[in-house]
Amino acid sequence: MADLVEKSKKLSAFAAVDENLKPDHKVIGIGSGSTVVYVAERVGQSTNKEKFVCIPTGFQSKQLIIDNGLHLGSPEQYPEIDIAFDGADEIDSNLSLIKGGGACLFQEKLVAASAKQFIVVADYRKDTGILGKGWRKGIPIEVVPMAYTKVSLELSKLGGKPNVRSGLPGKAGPVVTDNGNFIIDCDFGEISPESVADLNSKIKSLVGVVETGIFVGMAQKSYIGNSDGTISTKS
Ligand code: ABF
Repeated sequence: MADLVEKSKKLSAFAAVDENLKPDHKVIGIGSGSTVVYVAERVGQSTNKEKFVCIPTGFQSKQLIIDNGLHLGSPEQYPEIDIAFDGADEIDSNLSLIKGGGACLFQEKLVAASAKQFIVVADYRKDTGILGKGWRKGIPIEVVPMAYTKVSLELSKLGGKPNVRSGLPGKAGPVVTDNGNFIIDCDFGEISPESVADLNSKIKSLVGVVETGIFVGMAQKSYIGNSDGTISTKS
């Protein structure tokens, strides 16, 4: 099982890079998570790698860029990105996503929003069809620390079950993001593809919310590695 999942991650990442990375691309967004490890590996194998500048979505992806011998840039230097690749926690039938399992959703959204083309890579477990069906319950929401009780209250009024994400097992205190904020995972149950955008706007408008882990209308294409060794794409 674990081996199958790993193979499907590699399959999706290699196919996504091979089919979409073009010689005229210069600025490339490299996302976070375990599937993107293979994206960075494949980009690092490109004969054009010297020409690329790679923009990370967080600390882990910065390390991936460096470890694969790629040039590192920053979102401040490159507000326009030719193509970005990233993973997801869940993908629905409209290519809306839940992201943020690794707590770097803000920078992931910044990079995705800066990219002319945003490609999602994932193993078959992520292709849930409807958001909220995955094993990881809840939408990750980045909040300013002093606002976390107020935001939690408002999320409950919207029908969610908010839970402030805690740190390492056995360690007290919440997870703190790269931007010094907290993450609230808020379970809204299953979210129909038609209502995703509306829910996202409602959460985003709460005072204290920095960004949500709902990515709607951002991804152009997804590459899912299937357990039988095939790939499914959606655009
Ligand atoms: C990032 O990594 C996150 O937004 C998402 O939570 C996670 C996906 O990781 P993996 O590829 O390990 O499943 O993209």
